[in-house]
Amino acid sequence: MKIKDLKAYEVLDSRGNPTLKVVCILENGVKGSAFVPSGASTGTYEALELRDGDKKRFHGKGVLKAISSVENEIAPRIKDMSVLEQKEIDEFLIKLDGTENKSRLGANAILGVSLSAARAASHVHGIPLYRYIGGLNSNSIPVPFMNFINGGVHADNPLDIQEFMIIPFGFKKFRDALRAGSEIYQTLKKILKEKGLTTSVGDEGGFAPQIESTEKALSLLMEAIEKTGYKPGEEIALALDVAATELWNDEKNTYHLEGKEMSIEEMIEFYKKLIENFPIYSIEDPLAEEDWEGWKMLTQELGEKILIIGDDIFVTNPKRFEKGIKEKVANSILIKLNQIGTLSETLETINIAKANGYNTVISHRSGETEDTFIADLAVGSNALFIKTGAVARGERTCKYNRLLEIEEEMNSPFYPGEFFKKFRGK
Ligand code: 2PG
Ligand code: MG
Repeated sequence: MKIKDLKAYEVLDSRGNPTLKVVCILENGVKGSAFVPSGASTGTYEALELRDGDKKRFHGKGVLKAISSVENEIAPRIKDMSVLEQKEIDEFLIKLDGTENKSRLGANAILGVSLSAARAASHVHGIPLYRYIGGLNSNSIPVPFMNFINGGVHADNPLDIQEFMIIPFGFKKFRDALRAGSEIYQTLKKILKEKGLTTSVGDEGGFAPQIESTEKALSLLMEAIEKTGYKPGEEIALALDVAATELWNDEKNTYHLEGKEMSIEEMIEFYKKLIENFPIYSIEDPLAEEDWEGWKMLTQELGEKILIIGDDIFVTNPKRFEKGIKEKVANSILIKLNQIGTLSETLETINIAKANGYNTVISHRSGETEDTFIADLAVGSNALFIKTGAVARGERTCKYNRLLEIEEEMNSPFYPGEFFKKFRGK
């Protein structure tokens, strides 16, 4: 069970940029590996993703420094630690790095080690990763947020809002929800074609039509849901990730949306109208990471009605999240492993959420890999929700397919779609 060595490789992510694969090798020959994802609309307070900056390689995005952190700094010192002590391993990594945001060794290096160790440990026990993380208490499959129309920095189209999602909640089993998602996705493709709009996709596999208006994008989703034969608001909800930090002008305290300068109040009115007109059940990052006052106002206005999810504002960081809880900001938190950099800290943030009545949404990044860790994390941490892109492109579907596999493996796991009934007065 002792760690013998670590290997790291410079591999490619779904955008074709370099990232790390780390392999944790134990004395008994067992190995565990993990890939590190990478964001595009990153929050300022995320742990630091270490890039080489050498313009001659990968346009400066190489990760040889992070690889050196793993192989030359971490490996010789982690040797002989028990792989079963995840918390000790993660605390050791945090201490060895010695900075607040993991900038010395790189959060990408640290996360790769943390996750590959967890995988190796699950192999030592001979149990699936979700069981290792959650034990006997994990018996549900999360409801997916499926990103069907991409905008913002994830697509080359004029849509300001980053993600237009559907939530297939009115089903008893994950596999039926996934089937609904797939059918609606294909209908949407047909509709776009018929309207002469492009069916090429953005970074997360959702379509990236050349349209400008939020309402138009939501109407397209509604049309696709109805044409496929599902009931919007009864079986399928809509959701947004605005990624509003990207729209924020911090000098003027305004947002740039659909060609207009909008005040915080105008943004809130904009969302209220959208919620009236569409069965929207969830909005992530409706306002910017520094706009705490705006967040408080918005949570007061909408926090009883729909999920308000904090991503850039919390960055999976226990300290920022605790501030948010105190200030009554949002009612849900997006959980991204690489925002904080270790599995233990991620689990700590999830536990803080649970203790304070916040919902957790386990999330991918826009730059992903074939690693399915987040599927197991979502099941293992009993998360109600997972956000992992469209139901297309291998780096997205591998997570859905992993959840299908887990659903099969478990004895009738619970699909918590019913949860939505408590929202919007249902
Ligand atoms: C987000 C994520 C994932 P990125 O904003 O929630 O969808 O995007 O990885 O680019 O930060
Ligand atoms: Mg987000």
